[in-house]
Amino acid sequence: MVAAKKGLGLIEQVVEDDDSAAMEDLVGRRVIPILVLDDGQPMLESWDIVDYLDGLGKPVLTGPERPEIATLTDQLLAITPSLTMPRYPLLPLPEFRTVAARDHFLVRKRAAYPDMAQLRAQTRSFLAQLAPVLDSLDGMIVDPNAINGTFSRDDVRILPLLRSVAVVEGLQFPPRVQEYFETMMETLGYQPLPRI
Ligand SMILES: N[C@@H](CCC(=O)N[C@@H](CS)C(=O)NCC(=O)O)C(=O)O
Repeated sequence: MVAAKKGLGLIEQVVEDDDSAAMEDLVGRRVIPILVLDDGQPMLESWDIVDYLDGLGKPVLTGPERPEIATLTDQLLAITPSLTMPRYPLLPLPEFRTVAARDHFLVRKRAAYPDMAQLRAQTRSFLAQLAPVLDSLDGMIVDPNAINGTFSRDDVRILPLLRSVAVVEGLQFPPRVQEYFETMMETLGYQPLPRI
């Protein structure tokens, strides 16, 4: 989001799920995201990467942060993986380009998500649990261009969660959340993911 906001033009390299070597060769283990600097040095940790990119030129993460947004992030994260994880392998995502890559994901997630179909079958119940959290978020949005009025780390916390959970067919965001989601996606030039 910071790179998009600044027009930094990062080169995005998708790692197919079964291509562990792509990560291990760079940092010695399976982990993403990895930012590879122009001199070839890899950088790990999302927030370190965010801060590094924000430090290039004029910062864009200039808005305040609110503790209630971090709390709400945790509340979302207690529910959304049950909706999103069993849908990702059904989506035309580049990291699952081959059947081998998709099956690698399914096998890797088997312990935590032994029955993805069962989770998908409970969609209505998870959406009902999610509704009051999204309603709380609706009341916290100060501006459709930035959750706290000026772009901040709280936008980096919230927008990716909205973008991922938006894959759920039948999910309707409350009005201000929907306006925020559409405005941010448009500003950042992000395409919505398909809904299933
Ligand atoms: N603290 C790290 C966590 C990185 C992390 O957990 N990444 C996950 C994907 S979101 C991962 O690499 N999982 C291992 C895998 O995909 O095999 C960060 O914020 O960058």
